Amino acid sequence: PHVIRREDYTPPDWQVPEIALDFALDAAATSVRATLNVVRSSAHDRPLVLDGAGQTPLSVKVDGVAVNDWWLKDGGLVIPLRGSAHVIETEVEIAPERNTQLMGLYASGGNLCTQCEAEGFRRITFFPDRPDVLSVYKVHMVADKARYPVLLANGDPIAQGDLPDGRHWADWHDPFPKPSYLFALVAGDLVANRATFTTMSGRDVALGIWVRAADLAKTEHALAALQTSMAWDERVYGREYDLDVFNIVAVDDFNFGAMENKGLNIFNSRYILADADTATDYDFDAIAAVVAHEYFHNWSGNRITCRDWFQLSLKEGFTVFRDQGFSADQGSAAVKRIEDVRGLRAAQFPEDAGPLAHPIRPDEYQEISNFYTATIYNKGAEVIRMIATILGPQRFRAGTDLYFERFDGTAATCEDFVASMEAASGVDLSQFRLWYSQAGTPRVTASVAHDAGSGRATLTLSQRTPPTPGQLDKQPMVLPLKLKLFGAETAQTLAAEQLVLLDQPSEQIVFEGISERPVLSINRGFSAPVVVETDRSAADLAFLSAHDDDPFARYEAMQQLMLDTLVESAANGTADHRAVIAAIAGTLDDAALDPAFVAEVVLLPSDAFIGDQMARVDPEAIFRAREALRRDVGRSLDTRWRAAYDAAQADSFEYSPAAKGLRRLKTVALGYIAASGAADAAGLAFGQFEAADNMTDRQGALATLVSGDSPERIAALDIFYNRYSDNALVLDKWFQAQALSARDDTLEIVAELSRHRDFTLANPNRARALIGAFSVNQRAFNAADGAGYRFVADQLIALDRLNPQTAAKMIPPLGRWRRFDAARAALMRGELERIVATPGLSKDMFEQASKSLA
Ligand code: DPP
Ligand code: ZN
Repeated sequence: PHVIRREDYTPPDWQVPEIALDFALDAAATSVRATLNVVRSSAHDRPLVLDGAGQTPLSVKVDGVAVNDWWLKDGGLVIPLRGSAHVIETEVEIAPERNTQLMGLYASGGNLCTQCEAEGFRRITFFPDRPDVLSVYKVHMVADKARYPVLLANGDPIAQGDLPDGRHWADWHDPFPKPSYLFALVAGDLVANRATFTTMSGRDVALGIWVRAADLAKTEHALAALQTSMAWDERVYGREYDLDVFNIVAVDDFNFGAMENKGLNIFNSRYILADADTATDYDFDAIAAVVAHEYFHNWSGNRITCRDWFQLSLKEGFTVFRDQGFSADQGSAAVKRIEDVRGLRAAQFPEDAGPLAHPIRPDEYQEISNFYTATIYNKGAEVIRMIATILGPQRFRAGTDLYFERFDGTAATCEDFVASMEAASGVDLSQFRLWYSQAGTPRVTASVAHDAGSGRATLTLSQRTPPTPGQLDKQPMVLPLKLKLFGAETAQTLAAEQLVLLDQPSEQIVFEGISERPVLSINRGFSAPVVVETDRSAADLAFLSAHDDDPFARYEAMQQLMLDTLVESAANGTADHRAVIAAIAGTLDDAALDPAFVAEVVLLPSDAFIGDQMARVDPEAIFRAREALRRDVGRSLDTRWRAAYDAAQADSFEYSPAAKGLRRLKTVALGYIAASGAADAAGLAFGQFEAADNMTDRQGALATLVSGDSPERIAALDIFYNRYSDNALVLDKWFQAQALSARDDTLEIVAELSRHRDFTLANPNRARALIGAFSVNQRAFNAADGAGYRFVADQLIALDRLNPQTAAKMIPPLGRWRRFDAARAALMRGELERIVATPGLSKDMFEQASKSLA
């Protein structure tokens, strides 16, 4: 395999300050003529090499003259040139409707659209398709006017007109030099929900969210989120929008969630379309977060882009950090932090502990598409958050201001960002830089010794980062740990919150005047993305779950209490549930708490997260332990769950933080009532399902029913299917709910669903809803006979022939074989080996599967 290494970076041989693109758009055959002004970057004699993939040029001209002195190499076009500046013209023909990879120019729902990040532009035309070549783009599009009445591209619209043959044309111009991965065009039958945003300097920006006419009513939430995020970025980061238009287009077939193309974001429709009937609260929140994320990229990504793809976290980690801050400001910051940490632990911690572990700034890759990972995005965001914590808000803002000022208009590196932070703050981040180069999740141990006589408490902290592939020895990292001591008897603060920067393998901190036994609250707010091991007893954890004044620490104490109980139960077949039950009761009884927060705190950790705590994952034992605890909590607190359920009823749907919190608690309570085995549970769930005036309640009820065996389960699935059979995004929920079911026959149901007439691997959302969801259903996927592994491998091999990028993203569950018993490990390895041996396998799949075997 061809490995690309960060240390091999060299600046581009040729720059392309300007490009003009001329498209004759047609789904079957689109002609693309490109005119590139190329400039030799230095005194070298190397030819011009333009990346390409799959095309052969129909013509090549140099300075207006057709030439034959060119050749193709690795799909790219090589042209020897004599001078220091030339005009290159090429013409190719491409077939959007045959593009199943959804990279480059493709057809979706009868419209044409593009996706170029990371290396899709080379599938449209020959070009130096790397992020450090920045060009000003002029785009001319011609298309059939009836089929494609709307023609959009980056930047500002310049002119448009009709042709005598039923076609029409449009010209767009983007004045901001940009890399090719930010190029976009859309041709389609679309309508816009429009608004105007007035920027901080008083400029009017025309906003448009473009969708099929039937979906127009579902764009209000996204449009409002766009306006809110534009104002937020001005207020919080001082960033103003820079073009006269900002368009977003929603398409159904999309590999990513969305794409930040300059002035023309293209979105997976699941992150745009919402109304109460079809979208859950989770969907509403995700839409606002992704709209904000892509908008924020206009500065952190577009105005300042990446020098090379090893720097991907420069834009993604920072932009996730920015969107997390935005979302935290829209509702409960505490709940948002809990959700983000839960997501990090579900996706990133396993990645960091497995065969695909990589630093947030990787050193090598075979296929860059495989590096759009939870590590680059979510751990990357945590690294920025730690810098913000260490610097404090004023110095952090000074650092981002300096970064934007220094590197505007350039392709920058992670190092540029860190150096800006140092320069603006005076804080030395030398050792902190290890976060960019070392993979793996650091583990911290903390214990407090108290001497009552002297009133002295000694906190001993130590850290260790486990080995990861290619990195056996790790240096100690800088870990910003917020901590505090409470009195076990009085619940008073014994030592106020302080930020400790643990940068040694081990350190002691002494507290004087500690008059009673202290209870340690550590990693408050999840100030460092680490695993903390303490010797705190169940009683201390219960105490913190009731008294800690940091909401995250309070949640964390409850999680740890639950985990300790569940791990013991999974290992021994039984455990004492009383401490967990009492702590949940105390939380439910605390009237001062926000229901949204309560709902998060009383949820048991997932099967997968329990497994992550164990030396060997035993999926059946974990499932039994968790079900037993759920049943016990459900039964013991039946009255409280019913009271919480009844208190959470609302007259009509409202999308507000308070109403969302009540809906969340309602469905969590319903889940416990069902887990208790109560005779009326299915009826209660079905009643919620039928009476619901919103998708959150309906899906919550459905999710409860699909794990059971009641007649209401079949009825609800049928009603849901019939009601939404023409809504792809809601049908995804129908597939997904069944793939996540706790039933014993889930694999049979999922295999049957894979032959359903509404199932297709061609649509990434649908493939992820069934195959992706099933493969994270720990018990069903890890069935002892290996049938789950075989089913997923079959599906991924089939998907790889259509869409390698989406297929390869679903390899990691098979790569977790080291965490399981020898029999399961052998079965998983067998499937990975079968994948690697598949003729015609993509390099995306090859890299993921072969690294997973190593
Ligand atoms: N479109 C993806 C994102 O915004 C990749 N840049 O994260
Ligand atoms: Zn992004």
